Amino acid sequence: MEMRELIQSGNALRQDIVTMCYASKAGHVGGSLSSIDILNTLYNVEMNHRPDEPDWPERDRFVLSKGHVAESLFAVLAQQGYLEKEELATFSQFGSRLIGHPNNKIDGIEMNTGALGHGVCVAVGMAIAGKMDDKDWRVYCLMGDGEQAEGSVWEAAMAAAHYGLDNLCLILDRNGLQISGTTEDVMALKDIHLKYEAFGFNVVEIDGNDYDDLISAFTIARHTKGKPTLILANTTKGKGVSFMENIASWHHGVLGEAQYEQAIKELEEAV
Ligand SMILES: Cc1ncc(C[n+]2csc(CCOP(=O)(O)OP(=O)(O)O)c2C)c(N)n1
Ligand SMILES: [Mg+2]
Repeated sequence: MEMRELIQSGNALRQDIVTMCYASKAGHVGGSLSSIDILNTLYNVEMNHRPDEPDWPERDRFVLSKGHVAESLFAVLAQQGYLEKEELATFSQFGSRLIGHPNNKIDGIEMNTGALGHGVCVAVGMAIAGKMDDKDWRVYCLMGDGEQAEGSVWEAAMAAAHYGLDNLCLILDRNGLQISGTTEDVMALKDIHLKYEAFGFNVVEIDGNDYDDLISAFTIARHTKGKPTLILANTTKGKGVSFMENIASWHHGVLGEAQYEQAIKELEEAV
């Protein structure tokens, strides 16, 4: 995909996310907007996958360990053709398949997530299975920085390095905020890259809202042998909507009508 198309795709996904959150009065808009460039790059550039054959055995696997941003995954899966775009309007409505966290009854979703610290453990297990079966497919897993407070993340990291899982690429959405404030106030991560390096990871630090950075980081990860990679993706929570950027309360803030109109206007003017 050309860079111009990738930028337009990311912008369209941002509009879908904002619309889903506005219509449902639910969702986690801030962390969806920080992560969406990562998902856009994975699904449009990096991963081998077939929307018309969701269970293709050779597909790369993606696990959204920060499962609360389900709407960003639903939006990108609809864009790719795993589900009808019209279904996005049912997000978080009674009876919808598009519940507030990833639902593996939907094509393209590998596992249900939402309990922080859980997805990454299963992603490590998937990567071990790929190694045992001598497969070429890769596993990608997106985590939050607040999620790093879960002890199971570090058990997973230790196992990933122990088993030399170079088929595993973890991405850390380092937006600096979690549910109620900054990560440094709630549970400080400090120099998180040093922790992952000490655990045996290849760490690549990038601007996680920059497509050139994302594409080259995934390429480095693919070419790294003998150890897993952590992409430390510095992002902005609420990225693309001026009044949401870097504001903790937009973690799961609900948009009013005027705010919705302003958000869409800003996004429309950005491309
Ligand atoms: C085990 C567990 N504890 C608590 C929560 C509630 N919770 C949902 S989102 C969130 C904050 C996550 O922050 P972060 O990982 O930084 O997400 P992001 O900023 O990317 O949205 C919390 C504590 C949860 N989903 N799972
Ligand atoms: Mg965060």
